[in-house]
Amino acid sequence: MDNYAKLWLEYSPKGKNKDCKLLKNIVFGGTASDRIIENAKKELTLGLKGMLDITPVITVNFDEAAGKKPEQTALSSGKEILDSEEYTVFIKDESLCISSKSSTGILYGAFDILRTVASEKDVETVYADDKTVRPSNPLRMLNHWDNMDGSIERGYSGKSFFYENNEIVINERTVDYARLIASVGINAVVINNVNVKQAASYMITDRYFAKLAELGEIFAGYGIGLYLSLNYASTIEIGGMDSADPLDEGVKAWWKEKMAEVFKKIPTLKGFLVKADSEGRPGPFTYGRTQADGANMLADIAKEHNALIIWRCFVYNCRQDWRDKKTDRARAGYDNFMPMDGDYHDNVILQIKNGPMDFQIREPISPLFGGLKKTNQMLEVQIAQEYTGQQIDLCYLIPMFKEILEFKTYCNGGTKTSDLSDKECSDGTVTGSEGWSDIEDIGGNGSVKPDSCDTVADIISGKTFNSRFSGIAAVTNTGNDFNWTGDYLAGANLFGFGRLAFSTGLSSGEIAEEFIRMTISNDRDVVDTIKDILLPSRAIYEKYTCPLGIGWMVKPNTHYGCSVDGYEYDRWGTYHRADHLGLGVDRTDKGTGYALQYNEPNASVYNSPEKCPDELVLFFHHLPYTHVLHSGKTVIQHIYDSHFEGYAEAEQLAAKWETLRDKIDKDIFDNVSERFTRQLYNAREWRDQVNTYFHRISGIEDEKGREIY
Ligand code: GCV
Repeated sequence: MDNYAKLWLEYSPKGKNKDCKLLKNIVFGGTASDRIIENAKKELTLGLKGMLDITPVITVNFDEAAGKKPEQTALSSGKEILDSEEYTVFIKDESLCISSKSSTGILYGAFDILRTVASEKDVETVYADDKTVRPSNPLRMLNHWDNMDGSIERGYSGKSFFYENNEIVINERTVDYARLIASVGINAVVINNVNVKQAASYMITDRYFAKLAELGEIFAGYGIGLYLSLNYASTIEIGGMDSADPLDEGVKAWWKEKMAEVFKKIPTLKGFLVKADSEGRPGPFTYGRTQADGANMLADIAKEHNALIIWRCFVYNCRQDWRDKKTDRARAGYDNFMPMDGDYHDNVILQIKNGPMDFQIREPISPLFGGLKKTNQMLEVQIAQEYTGQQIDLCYLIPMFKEILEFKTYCNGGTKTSDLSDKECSDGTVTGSEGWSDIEDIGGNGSVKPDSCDTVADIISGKTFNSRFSGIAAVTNTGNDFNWTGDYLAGANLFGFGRLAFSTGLSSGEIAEEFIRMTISNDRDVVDTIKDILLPSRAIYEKYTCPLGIGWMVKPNTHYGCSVDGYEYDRWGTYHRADHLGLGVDRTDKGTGYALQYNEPNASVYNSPEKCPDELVLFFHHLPYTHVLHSGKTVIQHIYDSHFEGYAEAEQLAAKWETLRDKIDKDIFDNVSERFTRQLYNAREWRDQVNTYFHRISGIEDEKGREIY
């Protein structure tokens, strides 16, 4: 037995397509042959042999080129990446053909075919009409928070498979990891924690160059760009200087020399991710400089090497006095980054967490999306389930990511349609803007199309503002556990993130079904049962944890398990402000003013307790327990009901899983069963602690008279 699971690349025997002649002759057309093409051939050969006992003849036919173009370069714009990674699978003369302008596109086409076969769909039907797929987002990235000692910050599935004892480990698993993530369309990976400390600071030195170069080559063979997290204060920590001031000529000179060395030694390196001025990490603020000063200094030098600087917007005061009700952590991202919109150089991308706080089960969307109009942007989500069950409690996150991507920012409010060029937006309308300068014309006389091409999906795909670079990143949930993600079903988040990043139009159900079919079983009952388990799991987790968008209430440090006041008197800016009359944070114009950071009409909706959606009402408002929600329930009754329901529904998930006992692989069954046992314990604690806390503090009885302690 292998010492780790192959997940959706298991390629076990399948019943359908056994006699499909098309799979015996496969033609790659449209690009030069290289190692990616070789890997695509290898993958198809392995997969079709394993699943159907077919050994395909694979021909590389340059004459089939639909528009032969060279591979993209490191600094190809987002649009160039999308053009090159698009692929078509079609049938011609008894052969199945894949065409693309890049070999990466061919590889994606190969994985498309393998997905079709693994899910037991009929190949002839699926490709009867040409199937063309264009990725939704240029950069589709995973961020590892792996440390060089082998630990993983917020890791819930074992240790790092990249590092051991401060050394980089490269083995067969490294290659299989590249295959797994390329198969779902990931094209960029940051391999070290954003908190760059100790040995990791030396990644940009001789000590690690050889291994990093080797790793970069493996990734490149699967169309994946290698990125490193950078210690902003490297000049001090490894350069022996006394400053990291971005405007200091000595600092610039050091970086110039350092980057020349790094890019020479690691030729596949595509850029750096930087966490600066955040949670104790150094940054330009120390020198009275802006975030733009810091990012641009590095970017100007990186540009000489065709590389990107991805700069995180997770900058806030983590030393807040809990008594201080004026300071609002939710405001910090916007306050720190909006004033410099337009100042960031064109190879800088700002990476923005989906919410203004920190990956809670429910948050509003960061107002930087729709605020920033002249800056390259990426969305950061977290599939490591730090606050969403830690890969013990089930939480299929794709429905949440879809909500985030579909959020309307109204950033085009006032853009003249006369300025719009032809672009297909997420809502199906055709719109767009020729360039950033058009946006400055807002308020003109042209006919106004206020709600088009303005979702988060539109922005990060690059369409809304014609951004040069953009995309989506997930803090990954992988480790060296046998099944990579601790809970087998958490694999649906890894698989699903990649699929959603590549094809944002897919539904949560379609993605879940693909995952189940490819990883667990094609049996209709099994597929339906697991879909019924995955799809409501996020809503269930939300019900038994933090009510109505307030967030936190977790045990400090570990972030798993209920502790209603765990962060209430701490320095992190994460408060629920409950007293005997009510709870919630006043973020309206009468409170911290955060609600006003949104474009209209979102600002007015969030600013009003009557209009604000129930699920976010305590994020924006401090309300009495007797306040009546849109649902018709009072806040306190909602708390009681959702917690009783959440636990009961978690029990139902576990019961449904139990029906699969003899229908699926025993290891998978046992692994998930064990997780459900732990989830039920956790959910019961949450239910009873939250209900008891608010019953005691409010003195209001549950109208259904259930047991509260
Ligand atoms: C990598 C949260 C997490 C930290 C993490 C940080 C970040 O605060 O708890 O572990 O640090 O986010 O995103 O940088």
